[in-house]
Order: sequence, then structure tokens, then C-alpha cells
Amino acid sequence: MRGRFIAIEGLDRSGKSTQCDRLVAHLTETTGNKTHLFKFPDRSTPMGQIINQYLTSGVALSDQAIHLLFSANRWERIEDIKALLEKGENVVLDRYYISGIVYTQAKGLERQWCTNPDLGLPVPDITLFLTVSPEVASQRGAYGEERYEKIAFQKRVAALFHEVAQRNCITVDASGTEEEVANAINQCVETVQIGEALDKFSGL
Ligand code: T5A
Ligand code: NA
Repeated sequence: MRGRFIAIEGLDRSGKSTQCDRLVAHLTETTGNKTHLFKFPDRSTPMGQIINQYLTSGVALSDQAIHLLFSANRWERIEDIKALLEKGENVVLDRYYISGIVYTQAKGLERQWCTNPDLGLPVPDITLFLTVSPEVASQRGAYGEERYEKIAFQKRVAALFHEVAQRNCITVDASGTEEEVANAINQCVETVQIGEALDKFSGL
């Protein structure tokens, strides 16, 4: 049987990375299978390094160009992810194509244009959307250092995320303690049904 494939989405500083680490530990323990974490953007690849420069040091790229790089950065890791799942190992994703679509759409580009480059990516068994108000997120450590960490922009992203999440995600309140959020996530993950074949992403 193939491994579990779980994505965690949310706003900047909603606690995704903290919860992904906890979920990896939880799945390793409860399923007895190896569990791997992939974080998007993956800043370690050559494309990821350009993305990192764009996010952190004001390198100029058109909205279209950076969007396609974010998508290509997912495609460049996807064969590795599929191979692990087929071996029966679990994969947790820290952001995936929903982030890709809503952050660019929040800049004013069309939903369909934003979706096209990610069509065909494998769909997770479950996507959890961590919700926290942009005001609460902005109180958390090191906020405001990266390009998109501005409250007005985050509010546009949040509105789009909430709309998309109704059909594509299970929403988890992430304003509680780390422990409370982790317990809520673990409960959601226990109910997941795993089909044999991975669906291909065909739109939100
Ligand atoms: N982006 C990304 C796109 O535009 N298109 C794309 O296709 C993709 C994939 C960087 C940016 O790129 C954009 C979105 C982003 O703007 P990123 O590297 O994932 O993406 O950056 P962030 O989302 O900002 O990731 P962060 O690591 O900054 O935030 P996390 O992972 O949500 O939060 P985390 O766990 O690191 O926690 C942040 C702080 O809060 C504390 C932690 O200790 C930490 O200090 N914290 C809590 N505090 C109180 N209560 C809790 N429950 C807490 N949980 C964590
Ligand atoms: Na950030």
C-alpha cells in the first residue's frame, strides 16, 4: 500500500513548519513507516535559490516569472515524492499548489492562469489549512522580513485561501497552543482514506 500524502497550507507565520515537524514525528510513530518532509519553496535547489533571493533581498522578477518558478520548484521534486509514496513511505508537504495559486492571484492575476502550471501534480490525501488572523501571525517571531509579510497583502491572501479551502481543505484553527493545534491535526489525519492511485490536480 502506498504511503500517506498530506499537505499543510496557511498564511505566513501560521505555524506550518512547527506543525509539519510534529506531524512527521506523529506519523512515524503511529504508522511505523518512514515519513518525509518536503517544504515549498524548496530553497536548496538552483531554482529555489532564485526564489529565496526574490523573497529576501528584493531581486526584481515579474509576477509571472516568479509564479512559474514557484511551480517549477514543485515539479522538480515531484518524482522523488511519488517514488517515496509508492514505496509505502509517508510524505508531508509544508505548502503546495494552493499557496502557489492564491499568493499570485492576490497580486491581481487570473485564477485560471495561476492554476495552469500546477495542473497534473498529484493531489494529497488531505490538505489542512491552518487559520490564524494576520494580526495574530504578525505578533509571532521575525514577521515582516520577507516580501509578502505585509498585513494588507496577507489579508487578500487570507480571503482567497478561505474561499478555496471550503472545497479543497480541512480548516484547522491554528491560534491555540502548539499542542492544541497538533492534537487537532492528528485527529484530522486519522480519518484519511488512502486510495491506491494518486489523483492528478485538475483545478480548485
Ligand atoms: N509562496 C510560497 C508563494 O508565493 N508561492 C508558492 O508557490 C509558495 C510555495 C515563503 C513565501 O513564499 C510564498 C508564501 C510565503 O510568503 P515559506 O518559506 O513557507 O514561504 O514562508 P512562511 O510561510 O513565512 O513560513 P514560516 O516558516 O515563516 O511560517 P510558518 O511555517 O507558518 O510558521 P512557523 O512554524 O515557522 O512559526 C513561526 C513562528 O511562530 C511560532 C514559532 O515558534 C515561530 O517563531 N509559533 C507559534 N507561536 C504561538 N503559538 C503557536 N501555536 C505557534 N506555532 C508556531
Ligand atoms: Na515567512
